[in-house]
Amino acid sequence: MIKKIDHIAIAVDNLEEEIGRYTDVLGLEFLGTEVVKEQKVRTAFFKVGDVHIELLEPLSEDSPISKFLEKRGKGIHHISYEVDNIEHQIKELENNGVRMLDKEPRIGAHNAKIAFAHPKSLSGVLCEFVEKGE
Ligand code: CMX
Repeated sequence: MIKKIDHIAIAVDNLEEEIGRYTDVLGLEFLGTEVVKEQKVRTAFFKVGDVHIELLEPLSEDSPISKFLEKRGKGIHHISYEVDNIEHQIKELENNGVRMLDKEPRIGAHNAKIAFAHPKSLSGVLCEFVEKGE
């Protein structure tokens, strides 16, 4: 079951510059940065009520974020939905015809279990499903 929106992720090419923009211009509360090697990204999180904004900077040229920036430039990359049981959610989405990029959960930022669905399956929007860790 989907519980809420966990975060909205934005692809950027220069994390330090963008952190300044989100704190100084928008005045958002900065929660810190994290390298997620498995996803080949460096992230920065900000708090907006009980939703987070996640900035994503590619760690390497073969990062999915590098390809996104090349094709589309900076902008909204994905929406992340928090779910209560990721394995169950993956099965349910597949049963409903959604093409899952991850058939098994992977480890994302904050050690959470995550799975992505292809944007072509969900209105052109890349969607992440996340089950929070302890
Ligand atoms: N949002 C919407 N559409 C997207 C997209 C995105 N973020 N990324 C790619 N697309 C579209 C492309 O525009 C393209 O559409 P067209 O066929 O109409 O041109 C199509 O999807 C295929 O894209 P592509 O550029 O050929 O790229 P790939 O197929 O190689 O990869 C995707 C796309 C989504 C499968 C891949 O990026 C992926 O597996 N993403 C999931 C993992 C990820 O993004 N990790 C980083 C986040 C880490 C984190 O939050 O911790």
